[in-house]
Formats: sequence, C-alpha cells, structure tokens
Amino acid sequence: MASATSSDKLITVLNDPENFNAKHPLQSSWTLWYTGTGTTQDSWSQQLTVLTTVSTVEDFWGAYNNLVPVQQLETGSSYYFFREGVKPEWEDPHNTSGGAWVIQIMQPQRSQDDLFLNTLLATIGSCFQRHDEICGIIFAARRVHNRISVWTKTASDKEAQESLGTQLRELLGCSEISFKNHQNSTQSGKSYSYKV
Ligand code: MGP
Repeated sequence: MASATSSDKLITVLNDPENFNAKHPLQSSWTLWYTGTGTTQDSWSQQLTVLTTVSTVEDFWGAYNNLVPVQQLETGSSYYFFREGVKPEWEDPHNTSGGAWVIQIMQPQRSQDDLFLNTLLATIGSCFQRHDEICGIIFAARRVHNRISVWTKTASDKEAQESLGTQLRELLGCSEISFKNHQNSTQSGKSYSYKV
C-alpha cells in the first residue's frame, strides 16, 4: 500500500472537509475474477469473468464491501484476486513456471471471510517478504473443504516459496498448507485432485 511521503501531506476530514477523500494508490493494481457453479462446455478461459479492477485503497474497500461474502459463496464457485494483466490460469505466461500454496480450511470455528480478507490485505499491503512472487489469491468454495490458494511466479525458487509458505502459515494460523506446481496441474488437467 503506498503511504504518504510526509504526515503533513495527509488530508483528513478534520483539516479539509472538501478534499479529505483523496484516493490512496496501491503499489499494484489488482483484478477480481469469478467463476460460477455448474457444468459447462466452455473452456477455462471462457468461464472466467472479470468483476472489477482496483488501484487504490478506497476502490479495494468499495469492491470488497460489495462482494458476496466468501462464507456465502455457492459451492463450486470461486473468486480470483490477481495482479492486473495476469489471468488466473496455468497457461498465462506469468504463471507457467509458478505454483500455488494451497490452504484447506479445516477450522469451522474460524471466520472464512476473515481468513480471505487477511490474505488480501497482506497481499495488497505488500506485507509478505517475497510479495514480488505473488501472482494472485483464490478463494474456492468446495463441497468438502473450502480453499485459499496463493499463486506464485517461480516454483523453482525454493527459498521464496518457503518464505511465503511460512508467513502464510503464521498469518492464517493453519497447518493444512501444501505447495502445488502448476506444471503438474497442466499435465493432469486438475487443480488439486491429481496424483503426483
Ligand atoms: P478448480 O476450480 O481450480 O479446481 O478447477 P477444483 O474443481 O476445486 O479441483 P480439481 O482438482 O478437481 O480440478 C476446476 C477445473 O477447471 C479443473 O479440473 C480444470 O479442468 C479446469 N481448470 C482450472 N484451472 C485453474 C485451470 C487453468 O488454469 N487452465 C485450464 N486449462 N483449466 C483449468
């Protein structure tokens, strides 16, 4: 998240009621995509729908506050929050050498909306040491366990992946986290249920 260069440049409602609502740019722009439920003949690419792109903190909250909360997403549907210009598909050139940290949400007592929001905020706020590795975040509402996935750029960079995995485990307080290489998904045509 970009910060003001000095505190005297911050415009608040207290000192400037006319202009306090200046927008605060994010370090990157992010696009929110959606796939729905049900079977379809459409290719993966055709199933992906763009909902919006956000470039500022204010736009992010405007979009987030108007989303169906993930806890209420229909089984089978997913949200994809990806860097602008990166499509949430294995075949996108930004993803072909990448992989994904996958978190199975096993703790029904935890708010899934909080887990997803915390992951989004840490991502747009560049809170991960290797935030440069992150291509996007997915929330998948599935029959047995919902999942959060963090897609990364360079699966072969073990140090970067481990750094991200450690920080994600701490952020989300979860133990069920594993790394998948997109190459395996591309070969099997399956995101998760393939056998390595
Ligand atoms: P999914 O929603 O990512 O996984 O993909 P699901 O259904 O939770 O688990 P899976 O292990 O049964 O896959 C659902 C299906 O969409 C996959 O099985 C693929 O057929 C297709 N698919 C998903 N993704 C992310 C891609 C992709 O990036 N490229 C292509 N070509 N197909 C994809």
